[in-house]
Amino acid sequence: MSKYSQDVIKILYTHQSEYISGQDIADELHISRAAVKKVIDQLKADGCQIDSINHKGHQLNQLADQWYSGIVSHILSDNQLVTSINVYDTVESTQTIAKQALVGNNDTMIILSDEQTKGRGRFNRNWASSKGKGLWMSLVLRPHIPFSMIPKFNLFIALGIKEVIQQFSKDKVAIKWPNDIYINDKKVCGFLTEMVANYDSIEAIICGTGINLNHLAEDFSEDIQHRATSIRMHSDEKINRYDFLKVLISAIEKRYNQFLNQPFESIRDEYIEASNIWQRKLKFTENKKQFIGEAIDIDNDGFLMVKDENNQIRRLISADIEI
Ligand code: BTX
Repeated sequence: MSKYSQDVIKILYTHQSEYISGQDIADELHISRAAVKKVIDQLKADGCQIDSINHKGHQLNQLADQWYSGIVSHILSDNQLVTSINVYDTVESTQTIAKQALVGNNDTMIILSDEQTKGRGRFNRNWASSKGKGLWMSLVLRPHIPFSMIPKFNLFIALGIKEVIQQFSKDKVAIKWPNDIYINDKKVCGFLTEMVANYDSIEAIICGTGINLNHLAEDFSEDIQHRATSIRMHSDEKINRYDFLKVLISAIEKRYNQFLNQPFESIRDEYIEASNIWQRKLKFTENKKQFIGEAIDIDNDGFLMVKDENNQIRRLISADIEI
């Protein structure tokens, strides 16, 4: 990719409602018209739909299914959540990149990639992250909080992610405690929170989020097809990844501030209402032990209260639930 690609695509993006001439782009970037033309040809070859008319200029109609750092930085320019934005074509896992990138500095960051070749879920399970279909992202945050607050982070963030997916989905979106978002009993998103700490304080929280944006059923491998879905499959149109990202970061920022300043109790009713685990028999796995039970409540500390088959009440802070 040319050194000017990100600048050219950003200019086309910010002038989407009109044509802009090659000369104007060249003047803005202090490069030649020929260089602009070369970049535009490359962007078209990537899959961007750009209308080019002689004596009129260029107009961007649709972006390729990829992250352009020039546009990501532009749309997130007023965010207060992170200071640094890093965009990749392909990585093994954005979590791994985040862990490496946070060493020796105090930055907060977004790591985004078009593809992950070794995306991972909880307990080192695989997270399918095919190219151009989803939002594969890790956030590095630096809260000054006691260790005891960490489990509550997921609960606040879940509400933020859920409400954004709901804005783009025609069907009901729900949280499956503690780490997933579902549409109609299929997983559309999984997230996990990891912590980097020294002996007495938290250095960073790394929140990894995988959201299936534009998959069609056949884009999922056979082993997950029956339990995975995408927002596209519950929408009349393709999801614009940039519109989605902008709203998502703003929702996470809001929920993160809530997390820092308010107890779980303040969102408990909303969380219970947003969850899909009530009034059904569920299979729980906790520390490799399985049991059947029914979720009956979430307490003020964010623990899930479960009645097992022996009518015993168990209090869980994390577990795997099969719906
Ligand atoms: P999880 O362990 O709850 O979910 C993993 C399980 O979900 C898998 O075992 C599989 O059954 C199913 N699964 C795998 N891929 C998908 C998918 N694309 N859609 C629906 N179901 C799937 C949840 O883990 C946490 C996932 C976090 C992923 C993000 S992506 C960015 C960041 N980088 C990274 O490597 N992981 C995180």
